Amino acid sequence: MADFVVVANRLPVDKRVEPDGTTTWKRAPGGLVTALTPTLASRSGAWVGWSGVPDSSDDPRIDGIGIRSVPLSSDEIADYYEGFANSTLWPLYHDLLVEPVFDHDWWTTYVVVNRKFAEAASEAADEGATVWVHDYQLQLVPSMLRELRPDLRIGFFLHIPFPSFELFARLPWREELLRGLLGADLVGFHLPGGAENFLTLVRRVLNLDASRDPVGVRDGLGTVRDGSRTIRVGSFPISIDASAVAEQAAAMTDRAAAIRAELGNPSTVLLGVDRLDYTKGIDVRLDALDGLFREGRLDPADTVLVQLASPSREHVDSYIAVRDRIERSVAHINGTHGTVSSPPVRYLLQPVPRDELLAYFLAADVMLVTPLRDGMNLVAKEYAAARADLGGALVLSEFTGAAAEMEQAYLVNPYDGQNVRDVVVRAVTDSPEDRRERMAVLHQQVLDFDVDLWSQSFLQCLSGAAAANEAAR
Ligand code: GDG
Repeated sequence: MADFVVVANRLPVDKRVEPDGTTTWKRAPGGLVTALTPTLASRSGAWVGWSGVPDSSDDPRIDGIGIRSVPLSSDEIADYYEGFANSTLWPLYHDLLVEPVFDHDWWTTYVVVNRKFAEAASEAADEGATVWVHDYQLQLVPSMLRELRPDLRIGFFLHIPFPSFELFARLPWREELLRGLLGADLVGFHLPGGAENFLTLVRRVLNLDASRDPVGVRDGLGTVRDGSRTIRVGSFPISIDASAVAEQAAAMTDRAAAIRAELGNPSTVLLGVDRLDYTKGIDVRLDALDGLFREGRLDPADTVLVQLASPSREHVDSYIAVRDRIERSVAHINGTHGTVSSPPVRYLLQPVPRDELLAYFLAADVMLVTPLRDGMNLVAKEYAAARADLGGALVLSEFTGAAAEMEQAYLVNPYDGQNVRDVVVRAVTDSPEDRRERMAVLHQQVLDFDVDLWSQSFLQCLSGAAAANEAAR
């Protein structure tokens, strides 16, 4: 039994079934794993999640973390994960960048699967344990778990934006989803705006008493009264292990120089690193590049954009469509502005090893982070952490959570193509002193506000919120 349980859609390990039928488990290098490993290791920790493979139920033990996998069938993956989570909630919460699908069968499966996660968490948790539930796939788990185990301290954190009343209220299941979250003692969002949207929704949809004061960052929590319980609502901007990133990147300078040489030593190396997702605005930066070549403001013979895209949600229609759009655009730019020996866009649709990624960060003169909407965006923070040399420049969309903190970045409005083109040119041509000054602020900022602050501040608020509810019982 564990006294600290993390519940997330995915386990922190990847299961692989080899062609000969044998199974291997590899630690998945996600941000959440890095963030929570110290806490999981210092207490008796467990992680509840899905292995990423249909119908798998074995529980490997990795680095002292107890793993409890939640088996999902292929049909459940299609309806709960690809359907309700990624074709209903994801587009709705990201401001309708594609049309969300409302399907009552998907909802039924979402409820069934959330119950499986809640039951697995209930079995893993010791008396009075702390359970931290993550993200939009599992919004019903807090209340299901509270019903099974009233003794637990339950926190919930949403990693993506939380929308306004006008968007959220379209959901046929808006009451159930809000009620699901209210099973937690603390509900956390990246930004105060998400927390305030939640408070408004709870007031208007459920007619509960919710605070109206502005929510602060890691402080100034909002409250919802639900019977004898008080649910706290707060803003906790996630971050990265910045000093580790800086240290690992420092070891990659030779590789970074080699990358520039492989690219033909152009004057300007631009870089994009994303999961291939329509929220990330990969097409925004490709359009900007095309425009800048056409206008003659950047020279295609002396500029390279490296776009590293990792495949994501490949069975979902909207992801197949955005991949097509991006690949057409890459081909168009290379076909129009390139030569056979030096295409200006180098596009990779494969995950890249961590070290190699850090070498690309060091090799890039300008990092392009141009999402149309993004809860936080860790790539922006990783780039700033990697640039301990204070080189490089960060172009950052105003529609990322990261923009709220990283004001010294070259901020852009991704919906305004002219603005994106102008700002990219500024980031390329500003004096080295100006660029250095900006990067110095950004680099220090990610070192000061790292992922440890995120998890510790959340868990501290959770412990206060739960203690108050226990005292009221
Ligand atoms: C969600 C929210 C929020 C990417 N390609 C490779 C690779 N990556 C790594 C990056 C970064 C992570 O994946 C992506 O994190 P993001 O934050 O940018 O984006 P999402 O996946 O959409 O995450 C987001 C986040 O949750 C946390 O709350 O910030 O807003 O959407 O760490 O470096 N890593 C490696 N190879 C790749 O090719 N090794």
